Amino acid sequence: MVVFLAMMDDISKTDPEIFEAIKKEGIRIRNGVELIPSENFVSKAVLQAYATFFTNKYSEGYPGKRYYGGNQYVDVVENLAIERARKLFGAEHVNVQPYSGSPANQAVFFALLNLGDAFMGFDLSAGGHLTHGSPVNFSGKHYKCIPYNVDKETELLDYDKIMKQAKEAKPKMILSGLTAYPRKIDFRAFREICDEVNAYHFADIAHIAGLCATGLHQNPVPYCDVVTTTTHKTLRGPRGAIIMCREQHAQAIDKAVFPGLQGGPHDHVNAAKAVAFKEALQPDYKKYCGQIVKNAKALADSLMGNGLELVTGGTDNHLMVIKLVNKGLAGKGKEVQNALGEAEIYVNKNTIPYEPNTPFNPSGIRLGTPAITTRGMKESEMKVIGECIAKVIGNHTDKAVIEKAKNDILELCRDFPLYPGMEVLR
Ligand code: DSN
Repeated sequence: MVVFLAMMDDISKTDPEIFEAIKKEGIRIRNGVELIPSENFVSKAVLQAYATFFTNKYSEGYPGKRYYGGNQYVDVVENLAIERARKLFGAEHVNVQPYSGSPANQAVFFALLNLGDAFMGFDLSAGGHLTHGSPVNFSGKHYKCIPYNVDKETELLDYDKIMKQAKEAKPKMILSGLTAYPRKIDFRAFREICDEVNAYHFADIAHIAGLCATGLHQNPVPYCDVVTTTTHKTLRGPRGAIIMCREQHAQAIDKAVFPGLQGGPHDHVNAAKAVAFKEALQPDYKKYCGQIVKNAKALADSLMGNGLELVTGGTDNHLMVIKLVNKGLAGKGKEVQNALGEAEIYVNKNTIPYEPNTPFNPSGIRLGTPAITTRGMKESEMKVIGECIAKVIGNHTDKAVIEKAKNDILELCRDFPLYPGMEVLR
């Protein structure tokens, strides 16, 4: 707190334009509801660790084996981050240096595959990620991706179909994980498929890491060769990522991260990761993750109760996807996202399974509860938020309806202060 506020005080004088933008962002996040399921609000302790002079250091290499001097305290930080992450997930080996989720996934491809090798990944429009084999991403351009999809009727993953597809495709790796699939993933079933076709199993749990670490979702670590996660979503740490793997892959993974892909680690981020992992090891964090799931169910119920249709008809995790199609709004995701934004309800437009439109003008709205749960909101607030969302979606060009929803949201947010004590943001 002391460090953070001291720095804010200084920047307000030296760079008023940037300070003004920081201040306005502070007001935006306090006045609205943040429902983008990949976002969260870190603790003050995480912010403090992040805003330190560790940003100045170069420390290529790994603890005890660096290419620069003066790394004794960087080693303390990195070792603590590694030990805490290992404990959190029960992983044999952890690399905490990846700058973010995409580079972490890239490092796994470098470590396990050769260029051009075949792998299977979850179709992006049904809930995968760009790095799971999209044709516009390195993973789809430089490797041969055979995408698997959800069942068209149920919109659920069908493990028998994936097994059949894997037997035909004979991939070297199968990538499990999600960014917009609202149900649980059976990592054990993926392991069985991988064993059957002699493929590596790589899980990307960026979205659900917190739920996996606290027993609210199956933990993929026992069923995978490699697992990656970002650290800034349900895990509630700074923007970044980690890679966990079996000991047999440790050397290949470490070499792929550095020197294969990255340069010096971001030591200030790694300090903040260590702080977040310590927080995630506390009993309160498990309660927090439990409330994320309860809130997601309550929000889904409110949305459906107000006439909206959800992909798969609900949620088992922290997120859900509204289908705009039955509201006559196919391809209007962008307009709906903007209308909700005007009401201070922050969501993102998203494709739906077998999307009838385009990723830029898709037919879905993705939303989730990690950030509003951090703020302390519970089931009764979800009911109000669901009603506001449904009203705006039903009248997304009606300024009076948007204004009314905005006032209701503002009223709601008053009872849930964010970063109290950071007066500099007022
Ligand atoms: N951009 C992230 C998400 O929103 O899910 C994934 O990288």
